[in-house]
Amino acid sequence: MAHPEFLILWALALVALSSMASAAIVEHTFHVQNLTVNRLCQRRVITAVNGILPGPAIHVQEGDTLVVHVFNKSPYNLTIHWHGVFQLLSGWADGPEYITQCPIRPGGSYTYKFTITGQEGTLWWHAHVQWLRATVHGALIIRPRAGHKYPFPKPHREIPIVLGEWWNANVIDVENQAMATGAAPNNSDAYTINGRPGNLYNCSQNPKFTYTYKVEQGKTYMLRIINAALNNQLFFKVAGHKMTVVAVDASYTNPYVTDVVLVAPGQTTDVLLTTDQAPGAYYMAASPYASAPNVSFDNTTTRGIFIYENAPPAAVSAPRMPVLPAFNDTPTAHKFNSNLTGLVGSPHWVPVPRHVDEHMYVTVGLGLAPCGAPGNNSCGGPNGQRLSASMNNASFQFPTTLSILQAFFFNVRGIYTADFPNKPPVAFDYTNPNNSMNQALLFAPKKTSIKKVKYNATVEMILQDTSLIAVENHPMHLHGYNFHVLAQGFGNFNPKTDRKKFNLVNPQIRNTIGVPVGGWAAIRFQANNPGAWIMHCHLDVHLPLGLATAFVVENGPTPSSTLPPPPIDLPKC
Ligand SMILES: [Cu+2]
Repeated sequence: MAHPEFLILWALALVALSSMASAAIVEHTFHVQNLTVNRLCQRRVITAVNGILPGPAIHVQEGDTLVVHVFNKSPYNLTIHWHGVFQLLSGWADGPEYITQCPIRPGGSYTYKFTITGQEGTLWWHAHVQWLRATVHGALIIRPRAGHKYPFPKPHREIPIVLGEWWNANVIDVENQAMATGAAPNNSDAYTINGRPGNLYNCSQNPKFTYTYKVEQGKTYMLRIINAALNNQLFFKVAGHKMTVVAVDASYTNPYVTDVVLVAPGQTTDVLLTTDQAPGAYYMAASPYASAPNVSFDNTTTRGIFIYENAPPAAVSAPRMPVLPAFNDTPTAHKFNSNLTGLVGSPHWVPVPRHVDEHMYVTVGLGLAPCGAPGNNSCGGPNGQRLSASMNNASFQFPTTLSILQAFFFNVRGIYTADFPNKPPVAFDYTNPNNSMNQALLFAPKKTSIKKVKYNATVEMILQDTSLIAVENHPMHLHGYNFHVLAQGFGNFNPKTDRKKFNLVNPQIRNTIGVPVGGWAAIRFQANNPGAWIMHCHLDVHLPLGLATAFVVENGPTPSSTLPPPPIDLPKC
């Protein structure tokens, strides 16, 4: 434990910080409990917050302190993660199960309390336990503080567009069944826009199942698009309208005009849409970008409708439908992902750190785990084994008795090992499809392997997809930080030629990056936030397989760079 005089210094530092800003305290209560809903002609019991799906949208201004009292009245263990929030010196509130806290048990409660500074835009919150986030999620919208403006004309209205994924089943059962057999889990049955599948699905014709929004002609709207789907990246289009991207992952971008947006699970995209078309009705629609060849997926389309207020009845009864890209349209996906640039000098913009302390080259991909004893090939994955996944040949295993942050803070040994390597232990031709079933490469050991870094160290990470089992675009999400996306490409990263492509001037800033299928992405961030921060694939089909690692960032030299002790109501382990 810290010395008492140290705690007093801490308290003084916090008082000094809080007196600088005239920020508000925004308080919410989340009752997480069973909710019976009708979708696709089925009555299903889901886990939801405050009786609605999506859950409540939270609105704050930059600088505010958010206090959320979470009461777990569900039958499942629960934590809530505030996706994209830096949690500067408030890592105890980040939420991922067994990384920063033990779960809130059924009947238990925990109050998440943190200040949101240095970032604004669209983020979201979601459960960070098993697959519960399928129905336990909502928008978290951070507006500029009083007197500050958007770096674009103020929109007429702002509309959260929460994209989701729906199973005609209990999602926890779907996940548990896959983990038991070692096979891929069942595909979802529908995608949703703000909780509604839309009328392309069977048993979904009632207008109440299609998200509808009335717009005025000649106005500019901001769509705050959030991909809360579990396992699928989604293309999003609006018939007849172009969109201008102005922010991604709560970081402002140079305005980018496009007729299609790609959002990976975990990502957000803010677009401006001007209602400059003939009065009528226009579908907005989302369908998957499925990058892995020969892997089955939910290939359905969700849609909602924008209706102009002055539209003639004939037009309203026959909305126009956009033509979505093909499911495997990697060129369109890559064009969108690689053309975005950060808006230099915009609020909270951060220049690229030039000096790198930690150079990391990290493979991300799938693999296998043994079904059981040698010779047992009765599991449901490829070759009768279990599907697995890893980073740098370490298949991440979550602790089960204490969180990594608690182990770090209280110096408890045996919870994790700080041996995550800076490069793959075995070099191979990472993206060569001939390696996809290479027995010598497929089996990564299960371990809780983390990377320890010094306070304020600059970390550069080349994320390299592999062809093991199959190449796939993995949306990699880092907690606790935003990072600059310096470059992306296909094939194996070539340090000689690819480093020259790094954008050190105005790269996009994100918290989740879709690593190109069979390719790589280069990111950089400064570890200025002590704590334990998981980095993981935001496809819930891959996270439980081990596609994760964590950073333990050491304390800095001063009280204001030191993680305070945990709140007293941190759930018991
Ligand atoms: Cu993945």
